[in-house]
Formats: sequence, C-alpha cells, structure tokens
Amino acid sequence: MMRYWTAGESHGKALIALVDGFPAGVELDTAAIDAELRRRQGGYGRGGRQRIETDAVDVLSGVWQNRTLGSPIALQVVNRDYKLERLGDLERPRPGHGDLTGAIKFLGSIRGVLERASARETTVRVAAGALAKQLLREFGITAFGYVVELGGVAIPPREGAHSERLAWREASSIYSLDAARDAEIEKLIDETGKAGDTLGGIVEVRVDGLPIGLGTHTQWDLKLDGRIAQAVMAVQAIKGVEIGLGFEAARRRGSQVHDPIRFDESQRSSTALGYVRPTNNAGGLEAGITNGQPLIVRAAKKPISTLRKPLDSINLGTKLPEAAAYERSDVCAVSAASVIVENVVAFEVARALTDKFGNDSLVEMQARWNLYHEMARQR
Ligand code: EPS
Repeated sequence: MMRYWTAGESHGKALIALVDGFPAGVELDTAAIDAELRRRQGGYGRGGRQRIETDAVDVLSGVWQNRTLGSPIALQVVNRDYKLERLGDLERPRPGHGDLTGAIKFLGSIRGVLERASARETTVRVAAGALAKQLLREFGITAFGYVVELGGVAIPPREGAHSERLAWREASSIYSLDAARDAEIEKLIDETGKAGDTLGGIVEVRVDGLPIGLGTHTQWDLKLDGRIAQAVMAVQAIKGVEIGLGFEAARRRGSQVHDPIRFDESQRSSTALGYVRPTNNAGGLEAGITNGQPLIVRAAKKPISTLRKPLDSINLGTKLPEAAAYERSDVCAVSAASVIVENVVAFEVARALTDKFGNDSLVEMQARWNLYHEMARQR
C-alpha cells in the first residue's frame, strides 16, 4: 500500500516525509517538488517566517540514477529557523490552536504541542504530494488547486483549458483564477492585518484525466471520497470538505443533483470510455469510485488562530484571565492551503491508482492500465 508519514517540529532541525510503497521506475523531478514548496510559501498575506525559509527538498533514500526503486523514499526539508532548543514555553493558550487540548492531553508544555500542530508540517505533505504527482503525470492525470473564496468574498473559478487555468492562477497574488479581483482581496487582507485579525477561505481542487474505477464501494475505509475527506480534513485549520455539489446537494431534488448518463461512441478512446455526463454534480465520484469525470474537492479553512490582537484566554499556571499569547503569524494562508489541499488530494489519487494497478513498478502499472481499459471498452 502506498502511504506516508511525516515527522518534525516547526522550529526543529528539519521536517521529514517517509513515503512507502511508491512504485519503481518513476523519474524523479526534484525541481518540480521545489516549485510546489515555493508555491506553498507564497500567496498574499503570509507572515515573516516565509522570508526566512527557502524550502527545498533533499531526497534521502529510495532513488537510484534519478529513478525510484520501489523502496521507501525519505524526503527532508531543513528548517533555517531552527531554534527549538532556545525557545521557552507559553502560558496563555491560543483559542483555536492545539495549545490547551494538547498540553492537558500530554500533561506537558504548550510548546511541545504547538511545534507539531503548526501548519509548518504541511511543507512535507506538499513534498509527498508533489512526488505522487510525478506518478500521476505518467498516466496523464493532473491535480490543480485554487482559491474560490477569501474572507467571505467569492471568486468564482473561470472555465478554461488546463493551460489557461494554470496561467490565470499564476497571475493571481492569492492563487485564484481571476487576478482582476486581487487588488480588492489584498486590500481586505491589509485591513484585517492592521486590525490584528486573520482571514480564512475556501479552496477547490480539480483532478483531470482520471479513469473510471479508482476507489471501491466494497468497504467503508476504501471509498475514495472517504479517503480524500480524511486527507483534506487532516490539513491544519480545515473545518469542512465538499465533493462536487457538496452541501448544496442536500437542498436540491434528486433530478437536479444526479448527472444523466449518455454514451458518445466518438469518445470511446477517452479515459471516461465514451460515458459522457452533461453535468458533474457528483464531482467525479459515485459510490466511492471515480466515474471518469473531473474530481472536484472543496475545503473550508478557518482563519489562523494566532491573533496579533489576542482573544481572551487564561494563564495555565494561575487560571486567571489573561489575553492569549501572540507569536509571529500570518494574516491569511488560504493561498497556501490551495497548494496543500491540491497535493494531499494528489497523494490519495495516486494511492488509489496503485491500489487498482499495483505498486511494484511503473511499467507493470502501465501494462495493467492498458489491459484494463481494453477490457472495460468491451463491457
Ligand atoms: C508556517 C510557519 C509558521 C507559521 C504558520 C505556518 O512559522 P512561525 O511559527 O515560525 O512564524 O507562519 O504556522 C501556523 C499557521 C500555526 O498555526 O502554527 C508555514 O511554514 O506554513
């Protein structure tokens, strides 16, 4: 099974991702991983830490002559701002962070919790996802994330070819698909920052080129929608996940929700095998199985919990009321969340791909992919 774990503290020596079960024979492109890491560091409204760090991946294992070996791949990103041993504890837990719950649960310090709870950890989740994308690329599958709402302001995604959408996102300082809205959003972020407050938002990920048949209906923990929801919900500060219409589906009648099925002989050679759908309200998943339509996932990110104008809290020692602690933070990291969610979704899709086509070697996966599509066209 393809899976990964991460290790590392926000101000520790380094962050590590250990990717296990990644197939052999995939050409490694570390520059592409670094480009994702750089994107994660960007977006208007980020804090001072990103001026200190220049995140870059070091591949410590699992690769020979620039190709994966099928053995565990250890990815490392070193923290320039390594200072953990010099940092003291906090006494005033920040509402919304793990400070209070973690310190009580582990009968220990706030520092020991916040260092691991910090979204800095997402650096190596992005590295693992960017690696997974290199497997997806071999099958023509792309994952693409963008911001669709920030601070309550909707920025509807524009429809276009993949290359157009890439260019639109590239042009936007907040990674939306409509740079014409940037100035308005930047102003909102500036004003919020001046007020000592923070902003959340909604990001969307679109995966194109999927075959019919990734994931399965047969067991709850293997359903691809469930796996994606877990991976996305487990990103720091994410409070909601939707697939396709999501919550809106609950408000409509069945006839206005489900995507009619048609067959178009001329599209038989596509990954959707000619089964075309005039709408994609299901967001590419039916019964936990991909249906050949683009996968559409949305995630709601709450505003960062470290506030320069802190909320009421208590002193853990005295239990008396005091303002929550403030440590350097970002006003808005919704753009970064679009990169993180894109990459964690990419990993789950790659995992489902290996569940279906095997995870020993790329060549075997490709042969099985071709055989499956040949057989499915006969169905
Ligand atoms: C982050 C690094 C952190 C924060 C942020 C995310 O850097 P520092 O704590 O050194 O300023 O900017 O962390 C949080 C949002 C959090 O809640 O801890 C990063 O690299 O993404």
